[in-house]
Amino acid sequence: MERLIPTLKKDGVELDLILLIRTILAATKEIAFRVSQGELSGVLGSTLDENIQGEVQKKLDVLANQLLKDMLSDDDSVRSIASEEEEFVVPVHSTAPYIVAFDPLDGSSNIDINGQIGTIFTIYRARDDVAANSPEQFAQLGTEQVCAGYVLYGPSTYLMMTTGGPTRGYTLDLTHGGYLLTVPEVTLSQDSMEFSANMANYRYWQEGVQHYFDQVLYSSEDYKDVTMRYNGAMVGDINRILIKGGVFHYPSDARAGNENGKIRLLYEANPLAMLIEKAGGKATAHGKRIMALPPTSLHQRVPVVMGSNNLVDEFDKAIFSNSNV
Ligand code: AFP
Repeated sequence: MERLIPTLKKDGVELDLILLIRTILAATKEIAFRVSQGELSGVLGSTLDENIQGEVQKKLDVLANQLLKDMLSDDDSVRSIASEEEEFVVPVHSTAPYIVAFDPLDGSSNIDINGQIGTIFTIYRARDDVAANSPEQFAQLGTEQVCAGYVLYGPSTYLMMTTGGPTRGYTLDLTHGGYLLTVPEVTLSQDSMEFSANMANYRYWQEGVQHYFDQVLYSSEDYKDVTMRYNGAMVGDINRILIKGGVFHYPSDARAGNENGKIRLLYEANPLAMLIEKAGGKATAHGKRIMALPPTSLHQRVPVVMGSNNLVDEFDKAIFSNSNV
């Protein structure tokens, strides 16, 4: 099996970008180790602080954020950092070529139950027309991402990544400590009838979305093979969808703060959308391509539907032919 760096070289990825990816992955290996130690690592449970989203931070969230921040700050190719756990952009090296955004620990409600969690990351070229500490650095379309990926800390540690070519899957080989290419080209199945959504939010959804799910759940003819899986960590759901097909939904809803959904555009929706698209799928927000949405703020949220083309199209068609959304 091929190692990561030779694969990236063959893909024609620039050396400084390869080295930056290596830095991010070095941090993920450290996080993977702490995760695998579970309660023995002393990092389970909550801190008393809240992050910018108003969510209580888990100790592992804070640790993963600090590890990534420290290692990226030591990398000369990083101009700016944005993180789910940082209110503002962190300026690093003022003339460096790249900016990096990440969700250090996605799915933090799974931390204490030994469930799937992950790190999502994205890399863009730095902008020379704005300062390193400006949120404008990150106000770039998702189509400008030069690398997007996640590391899933599951039974094995699994890296899904694209540098603009195919989405590729790598497994962390604990015997030598490197990521090995295990799925050279991920291709999204278009045959699955599996969806992923927090159905407990049904009562808060707009009428059009409720109506669509009524069809999915009760129209026995059209959806006789439908099934549902929901992880509580989008990174786990998207990993399953990339491997088996299906669709992930997190619509906007009536709860305060969720008017535009829950998922963050910069460090969740855009990188996962790029992985899905490069595997042959689709990712939309209110019927529009996620990667073409102009960002309005650093921690912006977007409603999300992503996965197999037929299921995304079907949802968008059902919703946008309905005037209640
Ligand atoms: P956390 O990382 O704050 O736990 O949020 C995870 C997440 O953004 C995404 O990964 C999940 O799919 C989604 O939230 C789960 O949200 P609900 O608990 O509202 O279903």
